[in-house]
Amino acid sequence: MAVSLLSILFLGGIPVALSQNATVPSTTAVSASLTSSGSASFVTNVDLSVDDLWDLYVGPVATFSINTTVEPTPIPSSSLIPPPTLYYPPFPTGQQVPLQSKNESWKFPKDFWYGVAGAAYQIEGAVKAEGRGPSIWDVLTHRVVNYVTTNETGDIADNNYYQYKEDIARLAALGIKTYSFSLSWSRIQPFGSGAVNEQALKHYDDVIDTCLEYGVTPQVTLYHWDLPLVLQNTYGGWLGDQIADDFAAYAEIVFNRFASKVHYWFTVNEPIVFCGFYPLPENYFKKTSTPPKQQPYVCGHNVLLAHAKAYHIAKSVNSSLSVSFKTNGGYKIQRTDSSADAEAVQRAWDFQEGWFANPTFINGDYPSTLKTYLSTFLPDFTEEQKKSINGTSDIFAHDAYTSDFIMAPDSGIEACTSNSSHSLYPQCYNTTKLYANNYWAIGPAGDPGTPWLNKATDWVPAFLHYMQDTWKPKGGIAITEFGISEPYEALRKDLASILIDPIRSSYYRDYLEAILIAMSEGVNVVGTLAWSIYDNLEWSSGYSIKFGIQYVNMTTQERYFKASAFEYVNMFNVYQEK
Ligand code: GBH
Repeated sequence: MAVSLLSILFLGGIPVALSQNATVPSTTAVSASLTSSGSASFVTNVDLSVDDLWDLYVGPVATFSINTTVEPTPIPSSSLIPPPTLYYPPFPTGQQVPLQSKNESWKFPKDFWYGVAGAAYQIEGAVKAEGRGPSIWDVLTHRVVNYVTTNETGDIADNNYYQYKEDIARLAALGIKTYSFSLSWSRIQPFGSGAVNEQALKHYDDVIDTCLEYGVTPQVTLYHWDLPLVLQNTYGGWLGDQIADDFAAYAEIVFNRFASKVHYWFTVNEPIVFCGFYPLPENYFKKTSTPPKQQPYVCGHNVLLAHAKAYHIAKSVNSSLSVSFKTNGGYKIQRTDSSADAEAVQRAWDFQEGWFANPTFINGDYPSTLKTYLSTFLPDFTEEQKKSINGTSDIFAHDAYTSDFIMAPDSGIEACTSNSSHSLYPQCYNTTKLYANNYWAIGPAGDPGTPWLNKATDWVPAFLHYMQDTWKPKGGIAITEFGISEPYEALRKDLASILIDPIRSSYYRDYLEAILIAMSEGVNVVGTLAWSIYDNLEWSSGYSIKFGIQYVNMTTQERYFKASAFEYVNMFNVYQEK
């Protein structure tokens, strides 16, 4: 016993005492390896309660003064007055009332859904409340030095776990009709598998019921990156085959509980990103023997299998549910008309959208360029697996923030694909935000902390056409996240200057106009979700990067609408059929 505990303490970094007061469904056996060199010659199992897990792997967490569910505070009517306009709209002759100009050939149909999105670890806070078990993100934020550049955590975040009633009431007051949020897997299953925490299910019951009470349609994502820690430390999380069954079991609990109240479901959020977290930082999690470059793709393989299982479970619970995975990427613009750049563009589609969209929408299998690489270390999907994966996304749910110019590597594509130590291997394409003149950027930049993100709304219609023509989603396309980090927003110190966010406002206006253009040309777009409901924990950037259409005072947890919130809603007031 003493030996195994010591090894766990090593993994966690800081020596802490074991807590005996388990308040949770049961304990779990966690294996720990004695050696740090990777050879697990000494392995043991110890029974740990949820509190033990926190003490050993995470340590103390911060809490906020509001720590029970609160009724919504009344929304001041002054905060619902639209901001002064950013543009100089036309005035009808002889009048002082600005004219809301409108293109009469555009419209959002009546059933088009628009809303906002958030994710559990980024907004909930209350990380130890009511039996939640730790996730890998509790370890990444608390223990891994400099993983979060600001050394901040999600311990309190937006305190949404206790203030969700107010959050939902505010959306309703603004006229927002859809709220998309994710569930914390380790609240529902503190160990990731086995024991189910009824308090967590009750909590989400009430979040959903509150939405319905306010006329806001809830949409639910099962997994937005906060993997239960125990699954990572037992079998390597998404690197282990067992994850598919554990994810399916979790999905079944959730569907059985909530399917009668929630129609739109997303299984996983952006596997390109969370598979890209692998390899996780060394010494904080169970070691794995999978070579680092292969890890994201082993993860991706298991994601497809897990997603497919969850999809079929959902359909067996209620065949009319809309179930999809959420992926990310962006429009890929061929930088020059060279054939090498054309090939690079195809590789970029294959290694991003195609990685998950080809298997689920086209044929149950990877794009050929990707497969050439994967078949060197992954088993091919069996015919049965292909059959179960194909057709498992009802809509193309895409988080489409921006676009990139794509070009071949300087060395050429062949020199990269044939050399596994090439810096761009295995993708073997290059990207830039600069036009081929090397002078102008693709569009206005977001915050310097998000160099991947410029406003590039000109390319949205082409992108939507490409998605529809390539993957032909039966249920249409939804932009399930879009938004921009207002430049230098964290440096603004007075509330009034924070609340007017012109880059973000113009981003939403132009993006929605671009969608209207594509729709008028025949693309079936069914919904949009602005990212994000409010400023939140921007993962490894902490709270220094803001994506919210609401500002949150992190000291008081008061919320304020920004100008972009009005711009977003106004586009639907103007263009949606009544
Ligand atoms: C979304 O991903 C996430 O779903 C959401 O949780 C997050 O808050 C939001 O973005 C805003 O960032 O640093 O050059 O390696 C969007 C897709 C993919 C964009 C990973 C940033 C990292 C690029 N993200 N990418 S880089």
